[in-house]
Amino acid sequence: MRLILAIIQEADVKSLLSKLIDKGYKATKLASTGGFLKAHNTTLLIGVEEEKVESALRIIKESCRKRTILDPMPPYSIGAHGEYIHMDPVEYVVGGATVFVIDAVDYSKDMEE
Ligand code: 2BA
Repeated sequence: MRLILAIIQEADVKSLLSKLIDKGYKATKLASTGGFLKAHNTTLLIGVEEEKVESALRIIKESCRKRTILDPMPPYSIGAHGEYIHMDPVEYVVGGATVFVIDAVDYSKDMEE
């Protein structure tokens, strides 16, 4: 069993989730925030059998687009004494998806005896 952890943009969530569910995958959606831009994103937890990992990764790749995001408040725009230092907005290319595939040592759907 593998756990796919996919950090994706909110704009891609609806389409990706419905494709995954249509294909029989199970997924959990968590609200998350990127450490760098501090923008909302979404983390999907997808528990899959090893032989279905490649197909899940393909669906993620097809569904998640790269986008250019303009950061209007670059991270270093506040000076050492709290003063505002003018910096031009910075563009970042975000996505398609940041994906980790982790070995799930154990998977129990029901912990009752
Ligand atoms: P953020 O950390 O908010 O990063 C958003 C985008 O900012 C990144 O897009 C990248 O283009 C840029 N960026 C991030 N850190 C940077 C840095 N130190 N210097 C310059 N530019 C930087 P993505 O790479 O597509 O990442 C999208 C989101 O995926 C990230 O949001 C974060 O939430 C997650 N992520 C990416 N790599 C990760 C990792 N190694 N571990 C955990 N989460 C990760």
